[in-house]
Amino acid sequence: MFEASTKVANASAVKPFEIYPGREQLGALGQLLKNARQPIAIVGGSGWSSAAVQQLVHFAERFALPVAVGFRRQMLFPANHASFVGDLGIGANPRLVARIKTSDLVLAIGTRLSEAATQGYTLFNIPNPATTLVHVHADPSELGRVYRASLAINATPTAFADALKDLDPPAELAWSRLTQEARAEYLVWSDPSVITAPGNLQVAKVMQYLIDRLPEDAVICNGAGNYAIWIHRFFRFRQFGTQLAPTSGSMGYGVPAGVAAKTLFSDRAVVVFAGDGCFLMNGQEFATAVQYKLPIIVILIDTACTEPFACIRSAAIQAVCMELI
Ligand SMILES: Cc1ncc(C[n+]2csc(CCOP(=O)(O)OP(=O)(O)O)c2C)c(N)n1
Repeated sequence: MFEASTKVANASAVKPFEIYPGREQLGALGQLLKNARQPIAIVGGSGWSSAAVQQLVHFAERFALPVAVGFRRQMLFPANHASFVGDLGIGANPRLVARIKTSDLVLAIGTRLSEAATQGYTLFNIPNPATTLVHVHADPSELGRVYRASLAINATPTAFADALKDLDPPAELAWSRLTQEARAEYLVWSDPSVITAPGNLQVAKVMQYLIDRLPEDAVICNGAGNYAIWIHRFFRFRQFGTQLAPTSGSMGYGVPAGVAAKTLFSDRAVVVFAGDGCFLMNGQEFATAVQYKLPIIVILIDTACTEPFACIRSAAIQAVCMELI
């Protein structure tokens, strides 16, 4: 069977389909928002698009809604927007976590609300959250699986984001001051000058350096490891399609992700972060980058190293990049 050949017609491509929320469900969501005092949205999962993120941004603006993102889903809301209040998962802002715990309405869009996005299942009571939970997901089997949502909506993120335009905000947005507070807390948390790490190299400041110089559409890739927390906390993802990172938490993801990104988007800057452990797992893909002349930039962070500047040991890699560029 392995060696036998046959002739078959090409199968037609699978077209993504949309699942729109029902009118009644949208009406119920509108009512819940009307009665809310301290709502917050959490966005995550896959199946988003640039247009859907724009629609979500527009919705958040009209409702002055604070928006948090799930683990490594930071490209789902622009970090420089007044509604963005931070990310969940490893190294989340404790103040954001506390805010979600005391919110009276959580609008979870596209996220499964699995272990990482719920801080190890500590955000909400199981199975009945104390807060009013609206859970929107494309897979009906995710709805009610762990949490009994007050309102469960089976919809794809793109269709749901589109449908949000039909909701009108209440005349008074009782929570807008809280949104500003949550935003201020995010800005303090993500300010590289608020912490000093051991050693001379401040990786938080490296993030600031990159934010200041990289174009907004630069693709940032990483694998799993403590070094990734610097990206989560200090990098500002500003556009959809700029983050390639393993939501499953698997190591070694960054370099091959970077090679793939640069293959598809040769005109965009691609920066890969890897720990020394991560890089060893799939560093051989660097040979692919060289073979196909894909000038990715790899920043290798060895967290065990305390020598000044020796933490980034990518001199050889940088030399190859320079040659390619
Ligand atoms: C494929 C895989 N194997 C093992 C792990 C468990 N794990 C998570 S982080 C980590 C160490 C990562 O080391 P490094 O890349 O050097 O980053 P650091 O934590 O030192 O910053 C390990 C072994 C994993 N997440 N994925």
